Amino acid sequence: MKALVLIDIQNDFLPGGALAVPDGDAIIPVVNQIQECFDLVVATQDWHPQEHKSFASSHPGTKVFETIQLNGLSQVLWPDHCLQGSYGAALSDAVTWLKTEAIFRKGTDLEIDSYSGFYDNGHLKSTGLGNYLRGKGIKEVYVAGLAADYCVFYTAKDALAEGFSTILIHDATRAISNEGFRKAKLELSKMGGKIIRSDDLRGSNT
Ligand code: VGL
Ligand code: ZN
Repeated sequence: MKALVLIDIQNDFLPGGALAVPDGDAIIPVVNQIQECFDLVVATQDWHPQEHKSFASSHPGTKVFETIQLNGLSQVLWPDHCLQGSYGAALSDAVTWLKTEAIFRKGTDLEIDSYSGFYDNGHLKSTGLGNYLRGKGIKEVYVAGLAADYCVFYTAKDALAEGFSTILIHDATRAISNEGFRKAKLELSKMGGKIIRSDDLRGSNT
């Protein structure tokens, strides 16, 4: 059984958003087209309270995109984004969400960021996604969405660690930094992850 995990396809990560991923909207037609190839579609949604500790604005004297130490973890400081209930946090209207059976929200704890759809960055708490997928009989996890070098990468890494066959769909993601994405792909490959194009899914449905 194959699941597609659609990661953080939210207004703030799309052109015009607070933390827009370059060319992020290019994934939308791909994401809409590939859904029929899967037994299950789930989504994640970055969902931060105001004054979240991943925001530069919560640390006076710092700048956006600077890295600090936060409770023993290295933390990139982001512009304020995906505020709970805001337009920026909403899932994009351009995506078909009809097939999405569950949405896992993350980044809700003020004190710790959460890139992966499975765990926060300190691996302290689970979102429940792993058990949910296991409960549905899923063995293969396909990842797509935004951003390739952050939430998609960390979700794929945790999917591998949780024992799922893990496949990243290259043209269904875009990165904040292409250099960061290059390293992420190498790391995923070394861990046993696969990287495919959406075309490779053709003929594999049913
Ligand atoms: C993300 C940075 C901060 C992502 C979320 O979805 O990749 N990146 N919060
Ligand atoms: Zn975030």
